[in-house]
Amino acid sequence: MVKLISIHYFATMKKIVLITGATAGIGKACAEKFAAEKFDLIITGRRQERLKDIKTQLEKDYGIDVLPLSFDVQHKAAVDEAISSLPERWQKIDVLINNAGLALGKDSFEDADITDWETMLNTNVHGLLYVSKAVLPFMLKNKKGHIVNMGSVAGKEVYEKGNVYCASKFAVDAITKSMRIDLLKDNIKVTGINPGAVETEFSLVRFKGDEKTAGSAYDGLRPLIAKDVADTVFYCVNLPEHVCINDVVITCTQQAGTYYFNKNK
Ligand code: NDP
Ligand code: 8X3
Repeated sequence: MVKLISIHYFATMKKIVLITGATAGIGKACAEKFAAEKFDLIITGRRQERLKDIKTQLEKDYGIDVLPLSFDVQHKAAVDEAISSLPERWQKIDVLINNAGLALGKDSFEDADITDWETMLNTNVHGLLYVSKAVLPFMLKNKKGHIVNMGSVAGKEVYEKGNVYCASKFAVDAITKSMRIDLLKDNIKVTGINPGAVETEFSLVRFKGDEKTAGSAYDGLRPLIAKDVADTVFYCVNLPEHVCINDVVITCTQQAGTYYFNKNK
């Protein structure tokens, strides 16, 4: 009887995806997409209230389970504590989406703020490393997993005043490539997703609440929306076991690379 119950439990267990930066933009859209596809979710971010609201909404709409974990990815101890105290039922993480990240400022090298640089590197690079290192033991134990790292076109080509944001995303690109090689023996897929302009809270954060400058980033464009990127992530994750998409660059139709745009006049 016990055996039958446990067989039933494992047969009905949903896959688990852990998404960092799920309180807004691309991460939130990933949470919605994976919830609609019946994954259980671990959602993370600093804004607790938002995590709570997203949990309530997605559990109600899709009948899945959502575990919110609030921490700042820049703080290794906080990351370790949150991930290492996951209840056993949540440790079988199938997919990790390393999405939390930000740009701060868009200033020429000599004018840029060093604190902004530090925050970008600590979040986009160190944060991604801390979360990956904390989650990996679970994937190694399961002998499979899929890590999706959110890069950017800014990690493929630098642009004027992009300096350290670009550097942080070049680092993400390098980490993605090297993870894929090092984790090959462990049956863990690693995919890099590199979007161009996506209309989210990204620009508002970058320009520190200046709505006019943030909005003007999309003037004359129909940019990507977060759902476009989430659908792409889901496509990459939902392929057969033997298929691994290594790298995706996705822009809106009016953008090519980091500095060519066909804007409406
Ligand atoms: P948003 O600002 O809309 O969302 C960013 C998310 O990251 C939020 O959930 C935020 O949560 C989380 N986050 C930021 N800093 C931290 C931190 N220190 N600790 C934990 N969570 C954090 O931006 P996007 O959705 O656009 O950005 C998501 C990713 O996509 C980023 O890595 C970004 O670089 C990348 N990207 C974005 C593009 C765009 O044009 N929008 C294009 C290419 C790549 P909270 O504030 O609650 O902590
Ligand atoms: C965000 C895209 O071009 O603003 O990564 O750097 S861009």
